[in-house]
Amino acid sequence: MLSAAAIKTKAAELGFDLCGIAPASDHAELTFFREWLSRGYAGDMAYLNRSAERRADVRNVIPSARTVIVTATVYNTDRPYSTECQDPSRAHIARYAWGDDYHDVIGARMEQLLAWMRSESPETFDARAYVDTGPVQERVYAQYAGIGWIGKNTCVINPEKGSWIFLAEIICSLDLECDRPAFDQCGTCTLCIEACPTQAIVGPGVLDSTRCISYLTIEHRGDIPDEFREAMGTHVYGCDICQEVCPWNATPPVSTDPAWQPRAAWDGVSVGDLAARSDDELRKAMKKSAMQRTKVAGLRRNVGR
Ligand code: B12
Ligand code: SF4
Repeated sequence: MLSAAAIKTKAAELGFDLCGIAPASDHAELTFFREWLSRGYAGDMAYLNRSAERRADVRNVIPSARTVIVTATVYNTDRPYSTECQDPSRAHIARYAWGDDYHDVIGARMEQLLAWMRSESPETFDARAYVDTGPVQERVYAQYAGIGWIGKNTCVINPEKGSWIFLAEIICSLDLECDRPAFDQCGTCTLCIEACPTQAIVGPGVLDSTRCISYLTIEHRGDIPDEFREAMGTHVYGCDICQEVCPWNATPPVSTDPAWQPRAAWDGVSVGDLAARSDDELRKAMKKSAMQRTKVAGLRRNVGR
């Protein structure tokens, strides 16, 4: 039988920083998703509404599912936080988007892990690997896999690695030994709630996307509502503020993986520099990065010039 320990050893070999296993059961937190949708907090991310049924339980995706193997990959690199920057002309791009597209990089590594599992397992099994785009509440399974707790800023935080981590998972029908869930270590801290420039964290662990700079600059189509323009400042693609102020990210580990290193085109760039670039230059710099999501037109809208 394929053991949980062997899978974790292989995950580490493939470059994953953390790996844990959660049971595929009806975790209480999963029910919050529908309430969140009904409050309108998803804005116009219609795909979330469309997949609500499947997101309610991974067994709606794979009926035979018994476990969810969750991995985490540190993407932080050695650059200062936007909250430390004194230069008002500096353009801020969220650090998850500085390097190569994590969907491609991590997706390929997860497929390698799954292929290895299939080659090692004496029994056949049903399984699917996802990173970000699957109909799965990744944070809930990460918490139950012991990867980290869901912070008041809604991000999964690992006590050693912090929250600059990508999550990915393999839903499978194997009956593997599960980890203990991570426990909440936010305590009485409320730094992220106070620091959010648009007051998007409307309660502990509850984010109203329609106010979130990440949503406004990446997912929202059409003009940025006037009421948020000033608070957005020079955050031209995503936002990291609620993680930058978090004490658990005060001395974060740094990844040396070439995939996540900042591309020269974005490193220390000013809003003026970005605005002055041609469409072709921007398109080249965005190629095979997560920034392709907004295309050049979206980035230009955010730059506001
Ligand atoms: C939609 C989405 C967004 C939306 C909404 C974010 C949000 N907080 O809900 C927007 C566009 C704003 C966004 C922004 C970002 N995102 Co995003 N996003 C997603 C996505 C695709 C779905 C998340 C979702 O369903 N949200 C709805 C809420 C309700 O669900 P949830 O976040 O899973 O929360 C669960 C629990 O927190 C719990 N819960 C929450 N509140 C409460 C309250 C109570 C009372 C209870 C009981 C339970 C409970 O229930 C929820 C599930 O039902 C996931 C990938 C995935 N498939 O899961 C990535 C994901 C969450 N995003 C990620 C990242 C990296 C980001 C950004 C950092 C990018 C950036 N720098 O701009 C920001 C962070 C902003 C933030 N504070 O969340 C990572 C987070 C990794 C981590 N360490 O947690 C994920 C996991 C992608 C990945 N595979 O790595 N994102
Ligand atoms: S800033 Fe404080 S409240 Fe917010 S996620 Fe970090 S520890 Fe939790």
